[in-house]
Amino acid sequence: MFIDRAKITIKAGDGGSGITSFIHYKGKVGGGPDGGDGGKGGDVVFKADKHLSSLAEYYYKTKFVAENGANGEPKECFGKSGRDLILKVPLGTIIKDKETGSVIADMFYDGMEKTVLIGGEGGKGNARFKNARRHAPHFSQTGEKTESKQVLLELKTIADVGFVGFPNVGKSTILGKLTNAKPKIANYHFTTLSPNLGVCEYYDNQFIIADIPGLIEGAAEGAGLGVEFLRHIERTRMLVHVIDVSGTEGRDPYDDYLKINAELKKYGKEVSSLKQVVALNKTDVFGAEENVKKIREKLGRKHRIVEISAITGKNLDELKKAIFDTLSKLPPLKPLEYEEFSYKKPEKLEYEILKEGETFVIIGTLVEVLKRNVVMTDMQSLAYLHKVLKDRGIIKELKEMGATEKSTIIIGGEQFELLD
Ligand SMILES: Nc1nc2c(ncn2[C@@H]2O[C@H](COP(=O)(O)OP(=O)(O)OP(=O)(O)O)[C@@H](O)[C@H]2O)c(=O)[nH]1
Ligand SMILES: [Mg+2]
Repeated sequence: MFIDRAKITIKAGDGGSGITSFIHYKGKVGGGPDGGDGGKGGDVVFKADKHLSSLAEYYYKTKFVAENGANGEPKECFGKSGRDLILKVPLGTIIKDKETGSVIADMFYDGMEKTVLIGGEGGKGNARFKNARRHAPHFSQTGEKTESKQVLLELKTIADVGFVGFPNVGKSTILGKLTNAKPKIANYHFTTLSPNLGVCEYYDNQFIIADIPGLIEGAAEGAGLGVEFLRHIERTRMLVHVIDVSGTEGRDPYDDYLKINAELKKYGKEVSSLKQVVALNKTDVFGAEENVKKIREKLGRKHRIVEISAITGKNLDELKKAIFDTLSKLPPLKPLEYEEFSYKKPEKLEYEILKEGETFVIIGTLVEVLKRNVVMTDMQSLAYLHKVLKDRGIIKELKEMGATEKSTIIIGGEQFELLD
């Protein structure tokens, strides 16, 4: 089975927590705080690998989680960071956010890396909360937790040239002759069940050819193997339309040409507007000459036409040249153009209340914002602070945790009393 799409769940590692610890060794009492910070969680990184040809690895296993950061340790030792998780994908894999369908990355170059999820930050150990007024903080911060995401992986092969045509016309045989590829060839329909890629050398130039399963009339409606595989020639720069002129299958070659083009048109997405070189194959078969004459008349000068025989090798160099000439007039392959989507860490204003006896310390992103917005010497500004604490239910929460008028509330290094 050829897997060219996958839906997977990914999650970056959580940050490790900071710890609360105090220096203690023989003969020494009341040592200072020495709780270390937690380590950062591992990232989720995708990496393009030219040796892979499908997304099979993501078919059975669909959940991928990067390592968590370790918790901090005494003696101000930092917790170890979690290892990044590297997910290898074939060249041409497009990564999308499942929820919005937005493109996160097009893995276009070999070795390209894309960090899709960033690991959680480690929490601060109690050693970090020590200051002139607070010599022995009994609290530390927990590590940042990360959220899992669902992404879609979709392989869109990267090739310069795509081969199209009815089944059994000789597409794979030509690929085998023109390139280093060794595709399966046989005298029956639908021998090729998934795209084959080959590199064709032409003097100092190289181009990549993609041979896909044969199309038949009604493919756009699902007949035969359908048009699923046309996705793999969507990015090509041009097509070679292979037509069997031997007449051995009892079809009319020109009719074949029209039918294939009609299917390309129904598929849409511009594959039908790609430039075509027409390869009339199996000219070695008795009776082919007649068919060649007829189809040449019908096609006129619409396309460059090359009469070949993949079996005898007739005109295969000419076919290479026709492909090369056509490609040289076309723009190079480019990655997809898209507005890049990336997962943002939630900018939620969060807070945490740490309790130490009668002292309550409020920390978190909310406090960072308040610190920036509140001027401590200004009455109005302080009234605003009080309102925020009340509206967010922080005052209520403080009371539930046992705070009274006698307690000290610390916000951003400043001390407050609990007011209603
Ligand atoms: N006589 C003759 N037979 C050929 C020629 N090219 C290919 N064949 C034969 O045609 C049959 C089909 O060839 P394939 O290359 O498998 O055809 P295909 O278009 O890839 O077929 P699908 O993968 O089924 O779409 C094989 O038996 C080949 O040996 C040719 O130039 N002359
Ligand atoms: Mg084939």
